[in-house]
Amino acid sequence: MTAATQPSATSELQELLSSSSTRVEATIDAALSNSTANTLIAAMRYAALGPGKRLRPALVYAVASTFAGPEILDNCDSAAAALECIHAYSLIHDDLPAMDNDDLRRGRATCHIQFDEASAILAGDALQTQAFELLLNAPHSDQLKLQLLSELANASGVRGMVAGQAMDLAAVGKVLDLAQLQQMHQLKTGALISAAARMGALISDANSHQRMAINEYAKAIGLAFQVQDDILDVTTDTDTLGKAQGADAARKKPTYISLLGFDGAHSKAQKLHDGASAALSRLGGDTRLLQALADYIIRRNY
Ligand code: GRG
Repeated sequence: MTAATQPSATSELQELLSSSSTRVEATIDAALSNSTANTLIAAMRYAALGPGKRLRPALVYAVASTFAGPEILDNCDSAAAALECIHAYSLIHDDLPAMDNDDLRRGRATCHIQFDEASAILAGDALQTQAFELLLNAPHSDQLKLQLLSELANASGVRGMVAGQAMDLAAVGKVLDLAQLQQMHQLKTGALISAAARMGALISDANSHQRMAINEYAKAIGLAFQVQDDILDVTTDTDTLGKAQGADAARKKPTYISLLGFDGAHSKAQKLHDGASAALSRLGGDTRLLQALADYIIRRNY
């Protein structure tokens, strides 16, 4: 039994997910309430404050508190909210007719259905710049701000998530090999998840040994998250998922299931999870929360 399967780790994880949501929603709410209420703000709030898991913020808080204790949490709010704004923007744009053309996300109408296409595009654009504004206004030294801005920009743009999304769109109807599929997901989903962990490590002033182990941990859970996403797309119903079941297959997208089969995808997720645990064991100290997060990523059902 890993430490995380013990009841105390499970309740710590639940507490982390819940307090991350509360903190990040309060930060985004404050950032988006200071302007004249209009359709743009309403669409941004709809997407960024909708019912998501807040996994990326949770990772920032978990990594930082692992290294610096609970008193560091206040220092993480801007980075956590910035990551959630980038994530929300990516989901809005991913759902647009020109991309995946989805009308259901998080159990509700997607942003362009709830509002209109132009408002959704602009809400995504503005959430992206809002993320950088949050970091610019964060209560950190200029040096730390630059490091955090650089992490976020690298992970989000042409060397990260957007590059992965372009590969994803180009891959529709094609056969990718495992290395190509992995590269696409490392960019599309993994880069932002890794950035969350790396930003938590920067805020808590982790040393280079700790940062290396966290990078390895984050890379493994980022990919495990995507493998589990592919599994859930096949195994979980639309109501539980909050988005259309079977969407990947319907769009002829290559997935870990299409490449490795169901059992192969499961064992891939397990291997990645074990790699994350191995990285944590090199860290020493109390890593139960990070372990619990890795467990959650491959056990989640939505
Ligand atoms: C449009 C530039 C651009 C990028 C889009 C992240 C992404 C790239 C697309 C999302 C498509 C998708 C469903 C990818 C699978 C993994 C993933 C990111 C799932 C959604 O993340 P969760 O499960 O979402 O953390 P919640 O709703 O919980 O916040």
